[in-house]
Formats: sequence, C-alpha cells, structure tokens
Amino acid sequence: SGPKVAIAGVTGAVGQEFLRVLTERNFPYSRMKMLASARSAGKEVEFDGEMYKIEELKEDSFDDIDIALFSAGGSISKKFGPIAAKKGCFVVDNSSAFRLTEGVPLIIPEVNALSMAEYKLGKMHGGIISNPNCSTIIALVAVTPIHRAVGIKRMVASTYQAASGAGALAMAELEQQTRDVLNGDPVTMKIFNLQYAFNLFSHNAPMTDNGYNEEEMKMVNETKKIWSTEDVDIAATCIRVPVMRAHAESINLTLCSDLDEKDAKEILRSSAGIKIIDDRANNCFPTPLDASNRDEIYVGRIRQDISQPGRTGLELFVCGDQIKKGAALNAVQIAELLL
Ligand code: 11C
Repeated sequence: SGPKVAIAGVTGAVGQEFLRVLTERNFPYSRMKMLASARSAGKEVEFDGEMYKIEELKEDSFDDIDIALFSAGGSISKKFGPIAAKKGCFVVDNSSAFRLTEGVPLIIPEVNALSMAEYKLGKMHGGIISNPNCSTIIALVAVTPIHRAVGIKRMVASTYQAASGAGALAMAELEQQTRDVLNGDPVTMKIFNLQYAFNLFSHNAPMTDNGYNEEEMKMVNETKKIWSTEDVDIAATCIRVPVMRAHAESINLTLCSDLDEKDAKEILRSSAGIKIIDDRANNCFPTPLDASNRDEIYVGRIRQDISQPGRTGLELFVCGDQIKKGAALNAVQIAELLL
C-alpha cells in the first residue's frame, strides 16, 4: 500500500537518483510510473527489483497518480506540472519554474517544513511544491540553525559547484576532457563553452541585468522566500569547478547579535541534516568527496570573522551532494511530509 508515484524525467541524473533514494528510504508506494521524453519511451529501467518500461510523458500520464516527482527541466514542469496538479496529483518540482510563484511552497524539510502547513496543502486536492536550487539547499541547511539562534543580517556566499548541477552530460564532459588532457588529445566542448577539466569558471547560468547570474540570484531570492523575510542582505558568486557531484560553499555571515564560534559549532552539531568536520590541528575540513552520496551537509572551518566587530561575524565552509540532498533527497523528503 502507499501512494501511486510517477517520476517525470527518470533518465536524467536526478531522475536516476530519485530511484536510489526512494529505495534507500523504503518509500511506500502502490504503483510506480516511469516517465520521460518520447526519445526514451520504451526503454527499461530497474527499480526495487522490478523492470519498468519508460512511458512518454503526456497530458494523461497523471490521471491515476497521487505524487509526481519532476526533474525534466523548467519547460516540462511549466507545461505538465499544472496539468498534473489539476488532476489531484501532488507535484514535487525540482525545476525553478514555480519556486518564486506565490502560493507555491518552497521547502527544505530541515528548514521550513512548517511552511507546507501554512500553505494549507492538507486541505488541497493536488498542488505544486517546489524544491529549491541545490546551492540554496546546501547553504540553508548549514546556516538556518545560526539564523534561528541569533538572526543573520547579511550572508555572502561563494560557491564551488560540481558538474552534476549541469546534468549527466556535463559529468560525462568532465570525465572525457580529463582523459583527453591526460592523453594529450585535443579537448572538445559540448555542454560548456570553456575547457572544464583542470580549470574553473563563472557559473554557466544566464547573466542578469545587475551583473549577477541567475544561479546567484536564485540563492538571494529563494533564501528570502524560505526564511519569509526581506530583512536579510545576500550576495553570491557562483563558480563551476571540476568536481563530479558535490558542491562546496564558503559562507560569510553578519549576525544580528554576538555568537561565539564554540557556541556556533554546538548549535550546528545538534541540528538536523548536518555533519561537522572541523579539525584545525589536522587541517581536516569538509571536502566534496566527503559529502558525495551522503544525505548530510558537511560543515567546517567554523570560525569568527576577524574583520567584523565582537562576535558578530562568522565564517563557514560547507559541502553537500548536489544530486542527493541538493535535488532528489530533498524532493523525496518533501514527498514524505506529504504522506
Ligand atoms: C547548478 N544549481 O549546480 C544548478 C543546477 O535551478 O535547479 C540546478 C538549477 C536549478 O548548476
């Protein structure tokens, strides 16, 4: 027994991770439907010991579905999300299509699970719930406990983002280019317009008028919605680094009142979804490899910002699996809240 579940975009990196996370968490279901574009229809995918034929995503795909996990890109979500919701299906959408839409909850379960109740989802028959951007999820799991304790006035984030954020083909490009460079072969670019292996560059999201790219503005706007406040100043610089599947972020905070670094560490240690690696003596701090395939956000370099007065500034370095907590796991946790 359990809900009838559909995966929209099952062939993608996040789609595949949905399947792993659902199995890992023993998510209850009475039926599972695998959906993708016409190109993948007819192929088979394994889940929970059974083989499933992938069906083409169409308007009638959601007629008998209770919960749909979407990760097939913004335009697919825009087209099919409302159709599914109208049919009484709860859509957990991994794209940016509805994140800032009024009335659509934007949820990180460790941070604002209660917002789902505020949106009165329980009384609704179907609806769309958005999964935040991975960089936002990874930052906010780490800093929200500090925000709850003393308030955050300003946050400056610098990201080091993995290939997975740009999809399975970008991961393949990083692998291929690395091989090409080591073999002395010419490097070819398909997904990114710059060499990725042994390099790093400003995030590939489209640039906006203010000089910040869309990835950076997502961190700003999504954080304000998730924290339900305009009263926090946020700036981000997002960089793509040649790492496979976990993002890292350097985060600088200006606090509303004093917080000692030792107290900050204790607050973080006792908070949901966080693991601390913070061993100064041995220079042991979070790495993307520590965080890969893990549920938790890894936090370290917890230190007072010496450039701010008293104990009003704090610095952190965080790592989180982009495909897992940054996408599939967070969406499945939202589906668990729906149950
Ligand atoms: C990245 N965060 O790492 C992006 C990918 O709004 O869901 C996901 C973009 C989004 O490149």
